[in-house]
Amino acid sequence: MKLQTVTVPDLGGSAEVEVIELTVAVGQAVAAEQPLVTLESDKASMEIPAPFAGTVREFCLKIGDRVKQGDAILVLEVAEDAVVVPDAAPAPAAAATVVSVALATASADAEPARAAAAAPGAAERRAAPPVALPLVAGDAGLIDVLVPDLGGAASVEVIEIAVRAGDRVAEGASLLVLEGDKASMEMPAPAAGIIVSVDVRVGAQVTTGERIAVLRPDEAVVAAAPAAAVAVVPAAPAQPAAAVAVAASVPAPAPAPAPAVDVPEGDAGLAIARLLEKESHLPGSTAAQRQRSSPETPYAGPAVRQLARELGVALAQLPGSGPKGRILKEDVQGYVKKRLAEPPRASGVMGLPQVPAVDFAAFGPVENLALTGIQKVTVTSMSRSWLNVPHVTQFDYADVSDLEAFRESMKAEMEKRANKLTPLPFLLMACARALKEHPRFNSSLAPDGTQLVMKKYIHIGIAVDTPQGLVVPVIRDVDRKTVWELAAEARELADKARTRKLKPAEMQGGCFSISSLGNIGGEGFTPIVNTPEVAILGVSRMAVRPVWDGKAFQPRKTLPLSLSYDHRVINGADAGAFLTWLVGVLADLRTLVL
Ligand code: CAO
Repeated sequence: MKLQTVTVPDLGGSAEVEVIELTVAVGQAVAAEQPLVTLESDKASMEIPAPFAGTVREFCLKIGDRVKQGDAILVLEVAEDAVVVPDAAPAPAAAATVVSVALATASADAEPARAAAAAPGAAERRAAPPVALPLVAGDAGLIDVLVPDLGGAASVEVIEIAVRAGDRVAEGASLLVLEGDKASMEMPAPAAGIIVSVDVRVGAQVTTGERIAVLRPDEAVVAAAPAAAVAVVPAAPAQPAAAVAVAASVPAPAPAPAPAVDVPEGDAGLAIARLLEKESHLPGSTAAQRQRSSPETPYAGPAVRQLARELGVALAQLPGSGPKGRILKEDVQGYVKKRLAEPPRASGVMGLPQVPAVDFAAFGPVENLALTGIQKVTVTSMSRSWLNVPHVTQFDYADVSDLEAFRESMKAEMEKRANKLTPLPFLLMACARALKEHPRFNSSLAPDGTQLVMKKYIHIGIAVDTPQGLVVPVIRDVDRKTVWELAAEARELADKARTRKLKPAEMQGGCFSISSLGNIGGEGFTPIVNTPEVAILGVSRMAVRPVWDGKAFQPRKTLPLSLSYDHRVINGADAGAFLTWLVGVLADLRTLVL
């Protein structure tokens, strides 16, 4: 193995560019052509691809650094027999890509011939500087905005259009964004004025010299130009990076490409030169301002734009958290995560009809109460469960007279232990046993719906009502704990929940839940399954009810139970068997020791 340093390629005249993104990490294996870093000049961002495959051993720069041609980017470890370009410069293909972008972004003062845009026939004109811009003067004084020299690329794609016919634009305002293989570039307005037409659409492939828009400038920049075609030298030190080719045209017929000639000494040449010179002083044309993300022109690199396209994210709606408001991959990923966490918002005939917004204040005084964080989570989790899980609820009564008699007999022991035995710990114990006997209730449906994940542990959540909202702490390994331990742990977790001391881990990993409203009242309710669990037991208020013993009605303490289950996983027969088993155990706790 040997080490090779990858350096910044020819920037086509740009003195320095900024490092805005490291797209690989130390230790990472990279393929040839894989983007390593993203550099950015005034107008374009460019990815520097790996000239050859290898493993990143060290970075020689960091985000925010300004680099120039020849500066070290990183050190790649490559195979001994790997064919690398001397000095580890990017391989010709990669370098060409980078340089082509750089050419388009070069500042005119660095090398006017490169910075100038080219109309059809510009290749020849570039060969003999000063570079000529086609200029055809006419009464209308319109400006054709042409695709600049693409530095060898056959075509680039129009990925965003920021203006429409009739829009007023400031000089330097972004008209559209072009994207090649490795870079995206904005096309700025060459002058302030009104857009007469936009001649391309998003998705179109455009080539050097192609007209993309026609602009009516506010000031007649070629008013005194001769009717014959002339060419001028772009003398502006800050010619727009996308190197817009400017042509004032007569409206009809369409202007023919102008032959390249030297700069005339006339007004037109001076006017254009002034126009271009002015560019660098306009408030809207500073690099920072051009780079700032706006709804019309989101500011992001090619990789981010591609990611956004793949995920169907409209970049215009994202705030950028990068330098100068640049939209980063993390911004796109964060946005997608956030949207996924939101409750479903389907609408229309086949989807969920949305609840109409009602102006309640129109009917009387109202007050808006902000939901707590827990309440907001509940909104999401309840909707998620209710909408995803086909719920069925099975009801029964457990005769808990003997259990209650036993509890009564334990009063002294409770005091001695300073531990209260409510019906809940017995329910926990009985449910743990029921889950063992009916393992399907201790499962979760795999996300793809093709498998059941059978759990070999028994952790049960208990719904706890708190001032902040409903939380479900989880008691772990319920099947291995005594009724005293379960009673103590349930109380401890409920206390923690009410005093907001629960840790996230104490609310995770549940297999089944119990929601007890027994201390509150009611004879039955239909709890919502705490998905991805597949069942939940609702416990209502115990009361003395008449129970027929075969000969007569007996006054028995009965406990109403409701078992809600996920009907995708559990059949009605399974649920009937589970609840009947549970009711039987609660009626005679001795069966628990069998
Ligand atoms: N029937 C009659 N009385 C009951 C009962 C029942 N099913 N369950 C409990 N009780 C009694 C207890 O025995 C206790 O009586 P004593 O004080 O006389 O001994 C009293 O009610 C209070 O019990 P508790 O609430 O202190 O303890 P618990 O173990 O029954 O419940 C907990 C603990 C955390 C579940 C409960 O405090 C709680 O928060 N309940 C609300 C849960 C909830 O909001 N569920 C709805 C979720 S939405 O689906």
